[in-house]
Amino acid sequence: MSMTLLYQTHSPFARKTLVFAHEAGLAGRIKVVHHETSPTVRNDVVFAENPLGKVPVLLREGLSPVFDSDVICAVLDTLHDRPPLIPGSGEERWQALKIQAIAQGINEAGITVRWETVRRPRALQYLPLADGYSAKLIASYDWLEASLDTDADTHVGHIGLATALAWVEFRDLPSFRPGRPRLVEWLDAFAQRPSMQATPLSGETVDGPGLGYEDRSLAAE
Ligand SMILES: N[C@@H](CCC(=O)N[C@@H](CS)C(=O)NCC(=O)O)C(=O)O
Repeated sequence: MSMTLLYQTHSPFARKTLVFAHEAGLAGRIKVVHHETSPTVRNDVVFAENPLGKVPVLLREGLSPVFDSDVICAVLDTLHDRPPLIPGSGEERWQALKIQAIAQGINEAGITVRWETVRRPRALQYLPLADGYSAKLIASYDWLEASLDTDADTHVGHIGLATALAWVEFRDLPSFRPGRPRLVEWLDAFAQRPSMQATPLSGETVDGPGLGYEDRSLAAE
């Protein structure tokens, strides 16, 4: 089956699926196509496959498109013969899915912080929201320092977390490094894996030429 991944070189969610594909030995079977997405700039190609207009999306020949990153990883895990990256049962499964959930939450909190600090026009930024979401990041880092299963076999949670934390640093969000030696040691080792080295982050978010607020307020006068 030929597969195409609607990707973005600066998306932690998209990178998670591609790192997963590398870890599963599937990367060679997937064509990767970069797409810019933003809720302020419609991407019709992406919307045609995912009504949420977000990447990643996995296109499979003759089958329906797959989103989001969690589901793409679950599908990919059925397509290889290596040990599963999503444990099938027991506490290992809940731990892997929980770490994946924290990683997703870190990405989402980080995106919110960026909207409220750099992405919105300054007059529309709401700093209490940025502070509230920064606090979620800090609490998540502390939880991970205490609870990450650093000795377990690599699983989807590790992949999601490594790609989330790498993106946090890429975007200069509140740092997880101070006071969290166990997390930092684990991440720095994970970042050396070929799957991570093959998928560097690059590029800027494109929110369009402008939201038109200035024009709208002028028009209202
Ligand atoms: N829950 C989704 C999140 C995907 C997501 O937010 N992707 C971003 C890129 S980092 C996007 O395409 N955003 C465009 C938008 O919000 O309209 C997943 O895990 O795949």
